[in-house]
Amino acid sequence: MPSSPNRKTFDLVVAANRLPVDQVITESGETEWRRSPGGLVTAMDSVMRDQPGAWVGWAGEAGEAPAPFDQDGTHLVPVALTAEDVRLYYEGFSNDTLWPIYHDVIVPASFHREWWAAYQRVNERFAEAVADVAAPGARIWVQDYQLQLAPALIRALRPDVRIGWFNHIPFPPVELFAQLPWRGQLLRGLLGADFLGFQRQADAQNFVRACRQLIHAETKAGTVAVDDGSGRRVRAGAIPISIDFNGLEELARQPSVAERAAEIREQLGNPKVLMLGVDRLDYTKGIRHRLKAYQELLADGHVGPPEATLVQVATPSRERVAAYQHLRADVEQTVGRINGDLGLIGSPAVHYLHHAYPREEMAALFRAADVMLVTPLRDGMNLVAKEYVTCRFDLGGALVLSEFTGAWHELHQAFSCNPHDIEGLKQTILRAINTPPREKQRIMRALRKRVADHDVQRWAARFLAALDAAPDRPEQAP
Ligand code: ADQ
Repeated sequence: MPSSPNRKTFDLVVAANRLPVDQVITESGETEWRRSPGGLVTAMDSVMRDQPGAWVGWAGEAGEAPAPFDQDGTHLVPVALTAEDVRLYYEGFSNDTLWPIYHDVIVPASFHREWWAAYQRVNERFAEAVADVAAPGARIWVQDYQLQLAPALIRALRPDVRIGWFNHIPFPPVELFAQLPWRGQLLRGLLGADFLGFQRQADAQNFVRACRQLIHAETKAGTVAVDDGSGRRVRAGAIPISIDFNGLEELARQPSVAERAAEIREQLGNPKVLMLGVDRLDYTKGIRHRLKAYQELLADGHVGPPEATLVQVATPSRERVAAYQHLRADVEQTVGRINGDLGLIGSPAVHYLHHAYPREEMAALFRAADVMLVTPLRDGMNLVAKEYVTCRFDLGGALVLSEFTGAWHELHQAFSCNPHDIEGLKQTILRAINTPPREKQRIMRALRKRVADHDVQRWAARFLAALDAAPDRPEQAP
């Protein structure tokens, strides 16, 4: 395999679809790289701070890749994606084949052989870039569903390294996974790893069952035997992701955030009940179900402007994929109809915002909201639920949380809902509004304790300990 003459080698290499930086044009017209605000970047900070690490990923623009560079102590290795790769590997196979299959086929999945070919080719490119910068015996941490072939491809190039993979989204039941024409190749790609991390125990079990039923692998107590004559076993386990509790709480405690939260309420006309939804505009997030329940509560006269209002923040997402275009049109039409039918002059029933906001503004919204509506039909984790409780150090507010999120398995004391059951969802929202403050404080205290004790730093440490110990379990969870 070709390698650059001056290549550096690293004991920890992260591979993710995106690099942890975005290219921005400064006021003086220069281009510079800025750290992207995502949770994964924060999580990795805590592990990469103490050891030199590399991060392999796409820089976000189609075409030639920039040369590798160092930023904040991490060596960044951009992987090139052509415009066609972006269309076929990313928008196509990742987001229009895998994403629907892994989220209960809420919308139908599309299968195209040329998308699959691009997925293979891009995974190979990532594997080569990883193999090129990994030190002998390095730890490799591959992220997410876009890179499921990379573990086996990396192992073929570098049998000396330890390979972990973490799935940020659910792993589907075998009945759904079986629809994939390339199911065997995907399972064998993952079995190149030493340790496979999932959000929930059920996801890990779905993977193990798929190996047993679809490729007839021998499985035992969360491990899968690899049939390549090596005697190797791969462990699958649940390591739920989290957020930087201390960092976010500190931000939420800033006086400027408190002022902004008060200002938001003021600008909304000081409603008695402010409900909030914050999601990527994705059909998995249950935005339509939430709006339907809210619309019926308004129509029934249980809640209504100006005393109650809903702010729905929907971050633009995957706007070139047809299912996302339909969803956006549908949500925006519904919001228009609710406001047309049930809003008042100066007091719309729904405030709909199709923007991304800075972290400070998000923290202020969380502090301002009396009821947080997290109603996905299926979600690997849902970090918004954890962010909301983290910002409520005042023990105010109430979290309505879908049973179909990974987060619910940790935060089940929340006001639980099944978003498909519109009547039940309406009742749950009313309970979240009407439960006495002392009881809500007790619930919020319990939710916050869980997130404080299981923050993202602990997630990263647990993952690496499981990787080091695989195929055995680590002796003690850190
Ligand atoms: P996502 O589907 O993107 O992540 P989620 O976990 O909710 O979902 O994370 C979204 C993040 O974006 C949160 O940190 C949130 O604060 C932020 N965000 C949302 N809207 C925003 C806006 N308008 N402006 C600014 N920030 C906004 C995938 C999986 C999830 C899993 C995560 C992490 O689908 O199930 O929880 O990865 O593993």
